Order: sequence, then structure tokens, then C-alpha cells
Amino acid sequence: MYSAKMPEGFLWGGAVAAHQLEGAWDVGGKGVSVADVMTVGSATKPREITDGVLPGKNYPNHSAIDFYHHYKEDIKLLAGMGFKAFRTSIAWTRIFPNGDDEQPSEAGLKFYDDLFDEMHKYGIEPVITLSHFEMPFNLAKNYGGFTNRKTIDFFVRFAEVCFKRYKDKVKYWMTFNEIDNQSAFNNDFLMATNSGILFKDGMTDEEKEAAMYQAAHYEFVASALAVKIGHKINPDFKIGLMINYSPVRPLTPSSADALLADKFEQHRDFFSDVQVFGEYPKAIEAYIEKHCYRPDITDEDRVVLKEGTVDYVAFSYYQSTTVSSEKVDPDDLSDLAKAVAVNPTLERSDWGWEIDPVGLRLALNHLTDRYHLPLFIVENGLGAYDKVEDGKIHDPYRIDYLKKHISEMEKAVAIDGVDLMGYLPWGPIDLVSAGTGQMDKRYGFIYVNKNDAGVGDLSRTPKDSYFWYKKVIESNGTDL
Ligand code: P53
Repeated sequence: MYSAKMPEGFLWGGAVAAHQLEGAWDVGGKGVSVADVMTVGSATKPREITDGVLPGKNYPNHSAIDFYHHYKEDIKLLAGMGFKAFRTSIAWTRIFPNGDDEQPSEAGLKFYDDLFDEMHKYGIEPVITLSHFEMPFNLAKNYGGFTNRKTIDFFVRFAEVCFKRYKDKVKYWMTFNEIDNQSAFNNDFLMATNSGILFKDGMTDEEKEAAMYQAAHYEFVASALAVKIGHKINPDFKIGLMINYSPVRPLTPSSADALLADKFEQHRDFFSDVQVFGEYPKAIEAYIEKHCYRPDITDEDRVVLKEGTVDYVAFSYYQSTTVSSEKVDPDDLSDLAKAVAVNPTLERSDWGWEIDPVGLRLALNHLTDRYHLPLFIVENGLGAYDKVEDGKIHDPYRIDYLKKHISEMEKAVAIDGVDLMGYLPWGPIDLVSAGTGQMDKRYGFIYVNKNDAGVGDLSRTPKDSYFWYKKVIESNGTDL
């Protein structure tokens, strides 16, 4: 298997999000977030988004793996693999419980002070997402989330408080996690997690798409303002965007499929285009115009977008996307999901996610060619069922997946010259799945004893992959 030494200072580590592991959902004055009103689902059953926290429902994020009370033990275990960096998010509702509060909560700020100190004790660099699927529920329910211009101010206030408080503890920031997920504007889960939009029954697809373009625009402005303020607070900050990147390819060699693949990619890349170039791509301006969506975009907004462009491009990579024009006209991209086809050359995980290591090399090349900025892989991995046998967890499938992806990543760096900041695979310690709310969809190097029903003593056990990944880091990527 191909391997190459990564550059000096390469950030090996892992990535999580506050709401998926902290638990303690109402401790220290924390408010209710959109993640707190999502029930448990499964590979086939979507999570339900309830109107507030209702009795008798199973909300897995409420307790998660109780990282809030176990973080010292957990950071120590991660440090045992030689982690150089650890990505997590700051739960917005620990700092501003309702989102529109005048003053931040000291208890929330203190928790992250302690967490970052603990990481620095082991030489682990924090990589921090400001908004990772956990907007205050109050902003979603009573303000319409990011469809409301006021939410820009609430987010910017939150960002500014965090930048000021942690200016000497955190250098690497990201504004919005996977901001491009909402391109699937008729998916209730993705709209709630990205933008705090809770659709009312009976809304048409056109109304949903219009809401998405408006929310995305306000997020771009909020992100650009945060970048500007952050750089003033500490000029050494590196503030990035974050997308869920999936290289798109045609199912057949037909020109219709090729055109569709390009159009599909345009509709997803536009989220990163705006944050890197500080302006909307022509194709999207034309699309919005043609569909008469007319989002509120002011001249002043356009100046802000230009002034607040990002320092680097962070992305998650799980799978590539294959599209077919059989059911979709490339001039009518109102339902991107309908264009997606099964790629017959790839295997799939138990949750139907296609496994495509070479897709990661393609992603690194595409993003470098398009943006000419440093890249950062801040998620990658395989969600899988694990079995405990005699107290041990043998997970060769996870090692195999990661090994192949790291090898392709190393080709992109060593052969293709990609400027890559680091590799932070998803969920180094088992946590609650975002998509399904399950515990049994596991990504971790560290097993956490808790199942989908919420049963287990929360004990932590290193899996075989733990010792394998330690070797990879120790050898700076040469010993796969
Ligand atoms: P889970 C959808 C598509 C791709 C990535 O996902 C996604 C989602 C939302 O589920 O989420 C990212 O847990 C996200 C993480 C999430 C991870 O991928 O559904 O940034 O919060 O946990 C894996 O298996």
C-alpha cells in the first residue's frame, strides 16, 4: 500500500461535535438546542423533530456519552494515540442558552476553558467549529432560524464572545459545519440542523428552496462578519469554511450525464465559492433569478462577503456521488436527491454509504484546483456495528477503510502537491450519530459501552484500531 511521510506539523487527530458527545444537556444553565429535540432513529427510520422536549421520547443527545463529565479521561485516551489536534464544537446553548440572551453564561464559557486547558496539557491543538447542528431551539422556533436577518447578529455575538474568551487557547476555527448540506432543501433534518428551519406542513418545494437560499445568504454574511471580527481579535487566527464535499461523476459516458454532474456540483460548490471568493457564482445568480426567489441580498452584504473570505477550506469526506440524467433534467435541479444513482463499482456500508477511497484523492485535487487554499480534512470514517468479544473489539473493517483513505490522501499530498493541514477522522470515540441518533453506528477508536436503547455503563475501551492509528501518527503516516 502506498504511503508517504506527511509534512512537519501535520495535524493528525480526530473530530467530534459538542451535541453528539457531551450530554449534560440541561447542566450549567445550558439551553435547549435543535439537537435536543431530535429523537432516536435507525438506518431506515428518520429521526423525529419534536416541538420542544416532549415527555416519553428518547432524545439520545441529552446524555450522549457524558463527555461533559468524562472529558479528562477521554482527552487522556486520545492523547494516548498521540493526537496533535482534536476538533470539537462549542455548544451555542451553553454560552447563550436561548440565543437571544444579552449576556453569555459564565458556566458555559468556563467549561470550554477547562476543556481547552486539558487538551493543551497534552500538546493537543483545539480545532473549533462555532456552529455544528446545535442552534438554540428558541431561535429556530421563534425567529425562523437563519431565514431571519436578526439571527446574523445573534450568531456574530456568540462568535465574538468565543473569539475574545479563547483567543490565546484556540487558533483554528470554522464557522458553519457542512453548510452545503442544505442544498437538499426538502430534507427536514438537514434544514433544521444547518439553518434552524422548522418547515410547516403543506409548504411547497418552491417555498422551501426560497427559504434555503435566504438562510444560506444570511449564514454567508454571518460567517464573513465573524471572519472579519476574528482577525481583528487575533490576526493569527485561521478561520475556515466547512463543507461536506463529495466529488460528483456521471453514471454513464453520455453528455447528458456529464452535464448533470457539472450542474450538480455547481449547486453544491456554490456554498464554498461564496465563502472563498466573496461573491456568488454566475450560475447560481442566474438560477435564483430564473426561479424568482429574490432573497434579501443588499449591496452592503456584498461588501461584507468580499471582506470576510476564509483562510482555509475544511471538509468532510465520506463518499463520492454518482448521478444519472434518467429521471432529472440538468436544467431543472430542483431536486438534487433524484439525480443520485447507485454506483455499481463501489461497496456500501451497513447504512448504504458508498466506500470510495480514491474519491478522497479526487476531492483534494478538485478543491485545490478550484480554491488555491490550504485544505483540512476534518471528517472521514466508517460508521459500523462493533462486537465486544472477551472484552476486546476487533475492528479490521475500520482499519481497512481508514488505511485506504489515508493512502489516497498521502498520494494527493506527496504526488499531487496538495497543501493539507491535517487529518481529523470522525468520532475517534464512539458518539451519537447525527443522521440517525444511534449509538450503535460507531466510528470510534475507543468503544463506549452504551447502545441505541441508552443501556450501558459508559465504560471506555480501546479497539484494535486504537493501536493501529497510534502507529500511523507515530510514523507521521508512513506505517499504515
Ligand atoms: P452520521 C449527512 C451527510 C453527510 C454527513 O454522520 C453528515 C450528515 C448528517 O448526518 O454529517 C456529518 O453521524 C456531520 C457529523 C456526523 C457525521 O457526518 O449520520 O458533520 O455531525 O456525525 C457522520 O453517521
